[in-house]
Amino acid sequence: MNLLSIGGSDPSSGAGIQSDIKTFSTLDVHGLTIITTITGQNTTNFGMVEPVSKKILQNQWESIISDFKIDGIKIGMVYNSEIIKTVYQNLKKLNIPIVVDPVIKSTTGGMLIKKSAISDFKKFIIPLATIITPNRFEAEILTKTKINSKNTPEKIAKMIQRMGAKNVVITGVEIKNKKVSDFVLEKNKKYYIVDEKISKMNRGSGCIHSAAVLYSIVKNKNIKKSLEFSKKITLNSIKNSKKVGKGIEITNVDKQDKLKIKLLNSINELIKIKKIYQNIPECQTNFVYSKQKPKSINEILGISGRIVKAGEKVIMAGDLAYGGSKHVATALLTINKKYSKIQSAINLKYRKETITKIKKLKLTTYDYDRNQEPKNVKNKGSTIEWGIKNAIKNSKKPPDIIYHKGDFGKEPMIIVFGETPDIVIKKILKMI
Ligand code: PXL
Repeated sequence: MNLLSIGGSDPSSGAGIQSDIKTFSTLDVHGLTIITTITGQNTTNFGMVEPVSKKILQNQWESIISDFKIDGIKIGMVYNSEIIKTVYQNLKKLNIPIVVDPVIKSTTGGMLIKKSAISDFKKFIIPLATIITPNRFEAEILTKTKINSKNTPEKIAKMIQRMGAKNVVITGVEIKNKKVSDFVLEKNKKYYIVDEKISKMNRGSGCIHSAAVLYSIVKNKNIKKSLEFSKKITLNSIKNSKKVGKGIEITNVDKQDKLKIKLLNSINELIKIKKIYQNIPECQTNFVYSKQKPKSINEILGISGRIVKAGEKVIMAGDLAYGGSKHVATALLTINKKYSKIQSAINLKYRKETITKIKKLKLTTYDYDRNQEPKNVKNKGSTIEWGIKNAIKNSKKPPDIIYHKGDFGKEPMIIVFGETPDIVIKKILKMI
């Protein structure tokens, strides 16, 4: 996936283009950039602003568009009317998701748009928005209206929608009882997204939010799900902010989130595989991804529910959680002790045709016989650990697959292993 960020350069990498590259990279997508303005700033001061010329702005666009398929665009800092109009001319005929982050002022007090350009921003940029993500302050400036009990968030969001944005989210519109709420207005739907309030001064959370919104809208097309995902990522990035300079802390997408994002991406891939429901066993499926060298299943990410069949559809029931899987996580833990590079696994239905295909593909396959399980193992309930140990006892290579044919009352099973969830998916695509 290629995502383009159009915005300003922040040399301290707290916000703007540099922050978006960091976010896209953590989300595992390729980030393209068009710099509209160069700023001089750090974590304490906002210095100069120098918009780029129309010529180099246009040349950046042509360089990108002639080479890449662009899956989505985020518009951040567009400083003056010339930049606004040039961006509009290039984007007006595109039919891809565009997230507009209407940045007006930096946390350190610098103006990110000329006052005289705000009316052109409304006229040209807002109508490009699949979704616009103002915070409370920005929503008030754009509508020239204070949010209060008479001018409700809904009224203000409707005013912004009338300017041409398809969907509107006003972030941080209400803070009370240690909760922060975002108000969302879709075409025919309105709702709040509520999550915990983290009281910590930071830079960059708005940029992370809008970059994550773009990513998730391109990925799953659903506005509400995308906003919930982005809010979580943003909150975690605030919790994970670091004092890298002398002033305000800079937000960072959390590394733990990186495991979650990768696993979630692969679960989405899995769900989309044609006829995958035929490979979900009666006891359902779990898909796990481990930290390096896990000491216990509590360091292995799994699904707290499972991946379940619903007719011919497959859905994820529950959330990702460390310790969320027992069975598949124990299998992975056992493998990882011998082959530490293997950090992901999934269980699938045992099907004869799958085994035939696996053998033809020359995947490294081991099996074990549950009939041979010693009684004390059966009683202790540590059968999977015994089985996996048994299967790899004399192995020289890490397994792609381990299977067993079941036992009385026990369902046969295939487990696919790999270094990462996307490698596991690649193996599944070959073998089913
Ligand atoms: O956070 C908004 C933002 C966007 N773009 C640039 C910025 C800032 C805030 O400082 O500097 C370039």
